[in-house]
Amino acid sequence: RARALSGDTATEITTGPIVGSTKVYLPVPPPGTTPDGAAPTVLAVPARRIQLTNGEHLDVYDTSGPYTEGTETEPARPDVRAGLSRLRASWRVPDAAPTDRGTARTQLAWARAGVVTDEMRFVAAREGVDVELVRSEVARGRAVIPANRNHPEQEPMIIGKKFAVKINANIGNSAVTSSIEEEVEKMVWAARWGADTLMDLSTGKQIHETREWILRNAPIPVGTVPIYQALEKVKGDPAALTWEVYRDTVVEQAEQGVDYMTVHAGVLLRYVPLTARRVTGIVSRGGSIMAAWCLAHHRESFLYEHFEELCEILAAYDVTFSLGDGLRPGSIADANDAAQLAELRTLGELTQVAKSHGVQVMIEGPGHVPMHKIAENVRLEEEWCDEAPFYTLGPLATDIAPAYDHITSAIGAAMIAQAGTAMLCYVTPKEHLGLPDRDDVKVGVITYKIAAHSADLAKGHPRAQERDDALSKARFEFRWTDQFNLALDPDTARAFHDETLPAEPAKTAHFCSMCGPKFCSMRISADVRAYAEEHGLTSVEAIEAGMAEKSEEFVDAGGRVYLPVASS
Ligand code: IRN
Ligand code: FE2
Repeated sequence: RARALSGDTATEITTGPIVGSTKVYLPVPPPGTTPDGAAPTVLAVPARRIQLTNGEHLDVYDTSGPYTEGTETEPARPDVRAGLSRLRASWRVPDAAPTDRGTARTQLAWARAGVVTDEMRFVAAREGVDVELVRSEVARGRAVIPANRNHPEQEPMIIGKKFAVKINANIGNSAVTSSIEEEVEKMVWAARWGADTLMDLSTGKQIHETREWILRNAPIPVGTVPIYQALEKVKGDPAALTWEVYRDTVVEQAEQGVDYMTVHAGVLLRYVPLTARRVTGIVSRGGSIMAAWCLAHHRESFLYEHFEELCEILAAYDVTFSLGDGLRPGSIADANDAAQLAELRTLGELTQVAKSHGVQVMIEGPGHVPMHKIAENVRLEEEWCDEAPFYTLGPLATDIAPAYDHITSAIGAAMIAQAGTAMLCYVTPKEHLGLPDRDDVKVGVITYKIAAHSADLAKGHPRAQERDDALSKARFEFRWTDQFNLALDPDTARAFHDETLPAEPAKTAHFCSMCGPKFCSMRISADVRAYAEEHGLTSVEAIEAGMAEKSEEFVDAGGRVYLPVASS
């Protein structure tokens, strides 16, 4: 495989550590034995070490790849032309394991055969869980490790309800704007702020080349929607699509190393009329392309009819299916309607087929759903799709706030994640309005980290609260720098603080400009504690004693509420 990428790299790639942090690699304990008795692969998982001013540190899950190595003055300088080093190239590839249809070399087939792969060891250490939990969740199809064998550059991760909730960032040029270099930078940028996976939704020119650049430089799994490129190949006319064009596109992308693919195979001919009376019809790009094809030929979807062949291709590379929600609701009015649920049932049927071939599966979900209809989506998905990991787009909890749809959707995303969704597809402030730029990507990622982490807390994920506790302590102790550095977005937190109190002493001051020194509840409460310690009291007693003292002071001062203005 040729490694040198052609093209211009005019755009600067963002490198160097996030402020206050250093990149570390933590050793993974080797297993006692390996299947063939050979020496186990030496593994180390990436983490971000946040250094605190009190001498402590906190290691957090890190998706940013080698780009955040180095120091602020001497940042890492990866050569994007050469691509990242091929981390997984030396990992062991176990023998093919049995499936219902033969054998396969996939994480699912291995997990079912009881084989623990290096990828499983890696993700278990990364999540801080037992490797047996990873293997058993993958085996029952409740978790996936999207890792195409042709994408050795990626650091494996796991998507499943028993693990930390993950977030996906979408990037992609359209015919209208953006260049290859910008797309690579967007990928690096999204990973820097915490995107667990990335989908390249490029359409328009140079699709193959753009994807090659992204894949060779991506430390995170990359997904695509192959029907987009297939449509380019037939010059944008859905009726001209054929199974052959589509199949060749899937092979082309699987060869490149795409880790998971959105396939809208649940959009059946007979479901299309169910969308006729919807407020917003079919809003999925892939869904509308397939619906147009079905209607034009008055035939069943070629994705559905050739699904078994598709499984064979994906199994050969261990590409994970992301069964697309081509009939997802695009408005509050259409949520949980007949079209959406009919498709979901079909996705359940296809899940069984894929798994019988040893292919890993996740299920895509809505869209736009009001809060009271969210839990039902998870319940039905788990029931009908055999608990395959649910991967949802938001959902937006209301339609009335274009320009703020990262927020309308994060409300739904937090709820659906708490209910059991394994991965959230981010939404940026530009949703419904335009192509997101770099700033939008960051806002989208941070917003979704908030939703995902809130759900982790609510679900009692073992490591989630560590960071909240560390940040709360820093806040209470007025360690401002630590509070900034523990934040999801240290730069913005610091900038907001410095807007009003830029001076260095303010970084240790026992107040900020919101309440000022006299009204800071944290300071007053710290004073109460100090008083208690000094006088050997509990906090309640201290408050009472302090009150009595204050009351005496008040009486001594004359007992007047309004004191005469002191004259000079
Ligand atoms: C996620 C859940 N439901 C949809 N998605 C994402 O939307 C999917 O992963 C892909 O990134 C994009 C596909 O959009 P269309 O083609 O369904 O509109
Ligand atoms: Fe929408």
